[in-house]
Amino acid sequence: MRYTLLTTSLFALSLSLITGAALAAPGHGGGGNNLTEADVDRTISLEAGDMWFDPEELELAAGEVVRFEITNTGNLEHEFVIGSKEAQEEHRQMMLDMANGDHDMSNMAHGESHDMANMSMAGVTIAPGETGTLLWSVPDNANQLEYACNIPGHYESGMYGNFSF
Ligand SMILES: [Cu+2]
Repeated sequence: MRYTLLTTSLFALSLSLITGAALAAPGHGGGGNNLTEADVDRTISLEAGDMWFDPEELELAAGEVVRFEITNTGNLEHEFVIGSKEAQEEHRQMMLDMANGDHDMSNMAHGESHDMANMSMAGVTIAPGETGTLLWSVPDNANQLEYACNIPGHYESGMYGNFSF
């Protein structure tokens, strides 16, 4: 139980690092972090279960602004994070390190938030039974990105999906 609570709070921290980095990015023409509901071209609904996304593939158009509505119908907390395979892997490793207590937090907060900004990830954490929303401006390389849940063990169990044009 203690372990679960610790993991959860560390996870929340890691996602706040991503969000913090994203917010820290320059405002002009940057990444779509200033999107509002008025910009939304369409809404895509997804279901997050224990350990899968439905659908596992989404067809998008470059340049459109999508509102993802992700409903967590599982019994565990999940995240919906968009990024390159490499960025996801790095995020995953970071979360694992934090769960294992291998990292000096103060150093990491500095070093890694920089990396995060370069990786331009976007994400939301969703508690069981909740629906999370994420606004995202689809970049030209979206077909090289994936959406994933990087909570330790989830991605490995198949909790990710791909974008196509
Ligand atoms: Cu998950």
